[in-house]
Amino acid sequence: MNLWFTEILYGFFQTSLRVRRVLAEEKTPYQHIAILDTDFFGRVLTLDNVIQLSERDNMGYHEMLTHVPMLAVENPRRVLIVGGGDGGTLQQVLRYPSVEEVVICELDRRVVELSREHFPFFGDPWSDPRVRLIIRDAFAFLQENPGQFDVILSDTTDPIGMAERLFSDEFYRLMVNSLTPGGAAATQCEQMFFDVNLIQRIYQTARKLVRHPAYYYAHVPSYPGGVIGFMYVSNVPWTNGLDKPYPPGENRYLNPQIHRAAFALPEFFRRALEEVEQAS
Ligand code: SPM
Repeated sequence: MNLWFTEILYGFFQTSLRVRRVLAEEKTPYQHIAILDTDFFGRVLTLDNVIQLSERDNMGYHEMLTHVPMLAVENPRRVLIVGGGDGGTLQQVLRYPSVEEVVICELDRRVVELSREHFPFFGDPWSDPRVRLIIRDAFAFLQENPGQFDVILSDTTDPIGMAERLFSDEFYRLMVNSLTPGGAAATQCEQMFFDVNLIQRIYQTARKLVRHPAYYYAHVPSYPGGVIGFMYVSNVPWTNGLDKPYPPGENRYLNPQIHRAAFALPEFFRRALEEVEQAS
């Protein structure tokens, strides 16, 4: 069989993975979901034909999205994950003994069900009694839950269609409003080479909301250009998390050197964020 999955998220760039087998495919009221078994990258989740995770390289994304804010906050107890229905971020959050409750606010129940069935490498985090799954729109949930969460992780798709709102100024305002005073959030914040204007706009928004916003990134070869970035949003500096002990369990991407280096930005991009700082 010579079957390839091709993602064309940007009109000028495409990614192709060789597929061994289609494990699941369905159209839900929200999106097209596929789970593929691929060469080298192993099991892969795509939503609307965009790669969300692969068995081989998801650790860069999930560990960095999770641990940078979790380590910056003192003893995080209540955590909210926006999206994250595949369970990869949840698995990382549950490593913290201080966590008493993790709320996952995911719109599409089928993402949870299919991921649970096909991604045993996430270790079935759904069976942990600390987890509360809420199937609903995150906007409405945030509006009703101000000041509730020590850490919020926005583990979303790209800003297309229904997910576009999760990259809006209003979403960031609601998210910050739902944090406890010493809390921190991190969001999926796109690709520094391809999405610089969007990231500049989000950085500008974050600067108005908190004292210590910062952009950082991780290597994820199955994503376009091989990198993905995150916006750290907090009144507590990310450096608070440096030199803290990691939670029980094994990191496969994060170590103390990577933690610091993830915030060292290539010069063209550092200048792009500096422009934002100088303009406001
Ligand atoms: N839990 C995994 C969900 C991953 N969500 C982010 C996927 C981003 C994929 N596209 C990256 C392209 C950057 N514009």
